[in-house]
Amino acid sequence: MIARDGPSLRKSFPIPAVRKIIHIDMDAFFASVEQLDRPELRGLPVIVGGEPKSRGVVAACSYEARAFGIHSAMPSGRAQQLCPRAVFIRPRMARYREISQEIMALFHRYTPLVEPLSVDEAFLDVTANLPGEPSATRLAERIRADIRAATGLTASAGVSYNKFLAKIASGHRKPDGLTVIAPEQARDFLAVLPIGKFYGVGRVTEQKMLARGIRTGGDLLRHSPQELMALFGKSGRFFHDMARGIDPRPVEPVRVRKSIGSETTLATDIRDLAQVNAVLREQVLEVADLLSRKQTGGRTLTLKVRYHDFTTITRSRTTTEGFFDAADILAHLPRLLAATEAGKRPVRLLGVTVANLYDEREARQRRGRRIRQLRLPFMELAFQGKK
Ligand code: DCP
Ligand code: MG
Repeated sequence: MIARDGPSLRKSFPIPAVRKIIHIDMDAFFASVEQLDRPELRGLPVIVGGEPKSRGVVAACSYEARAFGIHSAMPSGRAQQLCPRAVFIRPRMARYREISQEIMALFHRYTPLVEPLSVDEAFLDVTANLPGEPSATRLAERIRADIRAATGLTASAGVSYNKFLAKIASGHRKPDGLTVIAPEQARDFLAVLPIGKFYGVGRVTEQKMLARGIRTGGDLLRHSPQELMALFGKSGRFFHDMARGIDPRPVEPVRVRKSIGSETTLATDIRDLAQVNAVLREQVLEVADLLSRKQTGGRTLTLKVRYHDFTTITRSRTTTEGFFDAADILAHLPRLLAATEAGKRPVRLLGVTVANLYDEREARQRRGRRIRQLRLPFMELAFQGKK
């Protein structure tokens, strides 16, 4: 179970036999903050997001608004139709960020192994924890109480032995709920879990699964890893394991990953530009692979060159469209390389890095947008040609 392939897993991370993971997720976060700061809004259907008239969308909505079928990402106009008396509020990101920092700091009183996933949620590995509390369930209750005392807001928590199950659990009794999935309960829990709720199953994969009669985790169990890999590539193996409650991903505390890169010290110094290009191409593919695994992208591409005498230079380019795949990187790398003396001076190290990474939500939105844009390849090429 631990010997999984793939460089995305930290290689030498010792995974204890049984881990205790808590996933915390604030309830109706932006909307709850508005209700906290403006008590007259409590108990009302509150929608934080864009104006109904301006083609805006719902960022967050209070549970009172959800009773009308309103949910995040729904066009605000539609939300207004569903609930004409809903109160629309423009987001106040600075305020949400402030509270976010407060709760993240609070988590660190329990364990240094805190992995924030977004402004309002985080994984905590509490296998060993600072208060020395043996029960992860009691700890989760304490954390929820602390959040409430510190901020006046409610959070839901999920407790289990891996990240995927902990996250599923936290959503199980929202709002203000706590769910524990013990190892012996995992199979039953997953067997009836709708396939769309599985980690890594987005809209497209969900449709593909449904088309093959895979509706739940139980259905997933009936497919071999080979079948699933034939259908879903590398993710197939992951889905196969997930259905069995296997998810060895560690809680990664230093989630402030600022960049994704590949760097190689060459066996011998090289001067030949074709060889330099060959090394760079490998690195680009590796970086693109990592970006795709992490489902992210970044704004800045950096090429690093160390010459034989150890002088090191970097050449960077920042674009508004960002770097998500090999094509993005290859479109700009030659120009960066041309600004170095590679090919003239012997080179001992090469590195390609994408930095200034988008946060999870923005990366998701941008990647989604790009998939739609692929339908217009000619237009894209035309734009690129003009730059
Ligand atoms: N958010 C956003 N756009 C989205 C989804 C979410 O701007 N499409 C913002 C607003 C949310 C916050 O992120 O308040 C946290 O997202 P969650 O998915 O955790 O949703 P909520 O906290 O609002 O509700 P829940 O109680 O379901 O967690
Ligand atoms: Mg939330």
